[in-house]
Amino acid sequence: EGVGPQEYTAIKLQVRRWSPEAQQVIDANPALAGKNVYLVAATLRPETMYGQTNCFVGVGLEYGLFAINDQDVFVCTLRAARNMCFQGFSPVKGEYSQLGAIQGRALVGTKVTAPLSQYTDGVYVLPMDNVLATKGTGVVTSVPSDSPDDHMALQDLIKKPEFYQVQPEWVEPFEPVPIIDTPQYGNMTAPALCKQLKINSPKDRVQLAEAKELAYREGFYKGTVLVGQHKGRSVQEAKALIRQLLIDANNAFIYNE
Ligand code: A2H
Repeated sequence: EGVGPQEYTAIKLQVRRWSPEAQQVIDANPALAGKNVYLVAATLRPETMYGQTNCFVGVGLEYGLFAINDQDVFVCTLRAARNMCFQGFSPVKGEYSQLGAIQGRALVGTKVTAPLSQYTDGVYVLPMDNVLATKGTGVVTSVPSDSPDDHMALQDLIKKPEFYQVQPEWVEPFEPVPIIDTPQYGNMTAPALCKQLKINSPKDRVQLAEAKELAYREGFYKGTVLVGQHKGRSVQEAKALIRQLLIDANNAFIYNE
């Protein structure tokens, strides 16, 4: 990690309804009036976007609101906005345009549209402890069927909603969706692996690293897509096709760092 360039797919999750705390920040800032605002999540697995159930932010992180053009505003870390402004995502190349800032904590409870997700009425922004400020955009879209980190973070939120200051109805109704079938772990790769490796908490970092590696390999080399217009294709084939479908719909773009 952190060595050499990394190519991500950046997914645009449009804000449908701010949390009350975020709404106050937005209302106080005239530069944001009438804009389309997106939380931008960096992923290595665009083919899993059918299984999005929520979006994660770090509650201790600060997020910027960056103008991309006259209409669109991205929510991400300053670090990501600096990178993006050299990749065509700012009004002036090489310069970012920051309109405001908002704390991760305030974003929790915001409802966003997750492209391709089966939850078409939107999904919620939730807290995750392991979101790094030094990677991607600081926003992680969550696919608990196929990501052990996402699955364990959600299990912890279900166990301790008060501790995390989340409403159970932001979490519980959004069950993992079967989207990829694998010979070894079936259609719920991440939950199956976490169970097999006896992972009990998002703090079991060593076992989670192993689960991630196994899930990634099994999914990529042996997985079959179960949903969408590339249903029946191998993940190896479908990955680039699904990414292109997201890009063509203007729901995603390539982001390098
Ligand atoms: B992946 P790499 Cl289904 N902090 O997307 C922590 N994790 C982050 C992050 C950050 N700032 N930014 C991105 N990520 C996550 C999907 C997925 C991902 C699946 C399975 C595995 C998986 C849905 N979440 O990642 O260190 C994002 O989660 C396993 C590594 O740059 C992103 O892809 O390799 C991945 O980590 C990027 O991690």
